[in-house]
Amino acid sequence: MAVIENAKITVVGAGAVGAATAYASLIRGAARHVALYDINAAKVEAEVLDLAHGSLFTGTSDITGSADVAVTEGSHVVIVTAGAAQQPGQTRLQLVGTNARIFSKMIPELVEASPKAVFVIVSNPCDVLTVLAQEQTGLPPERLFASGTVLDTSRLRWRLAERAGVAASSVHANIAGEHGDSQFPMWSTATIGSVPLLDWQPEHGEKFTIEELDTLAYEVAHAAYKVIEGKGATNYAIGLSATRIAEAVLRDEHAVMPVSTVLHDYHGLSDVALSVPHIVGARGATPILEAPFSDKELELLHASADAIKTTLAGVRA
Ligand code: 6V0
Repeated sequence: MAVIENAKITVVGAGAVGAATAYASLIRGAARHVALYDINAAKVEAEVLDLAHGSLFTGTSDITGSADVAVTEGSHVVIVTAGAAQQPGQTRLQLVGTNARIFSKMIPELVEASPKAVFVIVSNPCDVLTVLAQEQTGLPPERLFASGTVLDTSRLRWRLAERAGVAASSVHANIAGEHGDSQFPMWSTATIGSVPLLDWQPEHGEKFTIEELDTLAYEVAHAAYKVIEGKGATNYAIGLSATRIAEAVLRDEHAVMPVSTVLHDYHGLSDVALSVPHIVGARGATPILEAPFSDKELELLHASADAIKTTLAGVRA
């Protein structure tokens, strides 16, 4: 299935998220080569050693890493996790100033080192940083995009699957919009197998109600706060999510995922990055124009766009 031989994934940032992403890439065998880059030399060397010490158990993938950007050269996929992380109680949008400054120097260096790569932005606020990085680099929107609500969608599917008594992979439901507080579930198209969500009869318990689904969506949108409160960061599930996106690119899968590209004339939205269903493959990510949204969902999509545009205007001021 692998289309690119000797594929190389670079993970930028060797913090909680970057280390978990490198680990997920190694144990899933996502690419032949995995590189880790961080300006903190001691940290990146320690993480690389720790990961390399497990080489006996990780198949054919190898790990390198450095504080020199040269280690990223020739990557096929670059996953960017560098920058400041949310502190307990802080929203993702509040991180923007610090991370925009880091990005303005770092992203051009990464593009120069891997001019043909697909770039996946994980650092928060990922939608805002994607707009800024795409503008700065001039890369086609399909080649530089955010992991967006891929993680939130995984959280949602896990909760629905537990309640419905099915595998998470049999739940077809997406979170769209901002990877942040204004995100929303696309309930109008949600199914379990081919059964509309509200018609699903679990083996044990009652059918879903609208009120229950609303509570569940609220909990998904706020799930990160709880994890950060307890352990200081979220890292394993985002590590898996980012790795899964990289796999879809490297294997040219044409997988449908709610990543976030800078949209152009998408349901009346332009110049803003938001998660909507995309096709992800070797060329990167392309939004699915036909993906249906109910009137209410379109309203929420535009509200998410407004939240991101307000933050963008603040950074540019
Ligand atoms: P962390 O543990 O503080 O690690 C960040 C790392 O970035 C540190 O090791 C820094 O040394 C490094 N770094 C800073 N500047 C640079 C630079 N210029 N070049 C290279 N490396 C640099 O943070 P953590 O790993 O917990 O989080 C990283 C980012 O991911 C944060 O912005 C989080 O908010 C974001 N997340 C995004 C998620 C998503 O779904 N999009 C999910 C979880 C976290």
